[in-house]
Amino acid sequence: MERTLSIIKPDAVERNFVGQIISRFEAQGLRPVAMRMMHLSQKEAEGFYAVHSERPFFKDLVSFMTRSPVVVMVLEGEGAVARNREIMGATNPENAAEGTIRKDFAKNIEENSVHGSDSPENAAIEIAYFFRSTEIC
Ligand code: RTP
Ligand code: MG
Repeated sequence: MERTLSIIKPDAVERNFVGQIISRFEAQGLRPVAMRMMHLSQKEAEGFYAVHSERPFFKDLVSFMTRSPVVVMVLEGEGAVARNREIMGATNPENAAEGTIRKDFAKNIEENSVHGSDSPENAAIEIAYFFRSTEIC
């Protein structure tokens, strides 16, 4: 069993898609084992996306991620990191496959509804960023 960090981003929470998005994970073999709704501070968002701090979209990304609440979750399942990325679809919804979350819910390349860890190593770092081990069931 593997674990990954998932975030339902502000654009999806604002449009009331939390339940539909979690259902997609459940239906496709991933189980939430930790979950919290929170409104990220600027510091929290900057720290989470620190790897992108030199990218031209960083400031916009932090502003987007802090504008309203998100849902942070740990998802567990076989090959959870890769499985989650498949269920999410490509970063840009224009390139996302049919039936993926981003194809069906994302507004554009930035407001793309979900985050998912991109490797098991980063998943461990990102899970620890939001959850104590005692909060993971
Ligand atoms: P994520 O980290 O959120 O799961 O998304 P990702 O791996 O598919 O994409 P990544 O390259 O890591 O980018 C992180 C997030 O930054 C925003 N972004 N905006 N305006 C732009 O050109 C642009 N490019 C990326 C998106 O919210 C993307 O998910
Ligand atoms: Mg990424």
